[in-house]
Amino acid sequence: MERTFVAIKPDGVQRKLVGEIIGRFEAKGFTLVGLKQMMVPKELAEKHYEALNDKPFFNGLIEFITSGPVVAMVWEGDGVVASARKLIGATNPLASEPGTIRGDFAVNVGRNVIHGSDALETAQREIALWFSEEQLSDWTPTMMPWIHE
Ligand code: DAT
Ligand code: MG
Repeated sequence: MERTFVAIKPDGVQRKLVGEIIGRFEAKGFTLVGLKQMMVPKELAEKHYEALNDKPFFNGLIEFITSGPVVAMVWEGDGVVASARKLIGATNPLASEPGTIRGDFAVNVGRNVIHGSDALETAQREIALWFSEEQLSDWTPTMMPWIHE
């Protein structure tokens, strides 16, 4: 079953949006297989965003993501990588559709509340970076037949 990495950034945690955001993924029908709140070590932040390390906003991004607790999650389900990106909305919240998380709760690209892996390969890399195997639960919710035929 497909898995993706999602993280509620320090702004989302400070603004008490954790329950609201987890609720959206649960209500959609995806399964939570990993969850932890943590202060992000600088080295992890830099590895996570290494593809962006030549961007002018990189240092600010690392400073922001290490500035307070982050809620890191792994979600599972058919097509969850692309679907999570849709639930999250466009990178710049001013362009995110209403009904998406960024569209509903954010204004500024540097305070866009949440991260989601952008492709299957990225998801695998990010899950391995943030979680050890024993921190992930292999389980099947009993309601599965009501979500997947
Ligand atoms: P996404 O988070 O939608 O995958 P991304 O991978 O291109 O977007 O960028 C990672 C994060 O970097 C993004 O969520 C917010 C920040 N960022 C991206 N573009 C930015 C910009 N032009 N100015 C400031 N921050 C930016
Ligand atoms: Mg990205």
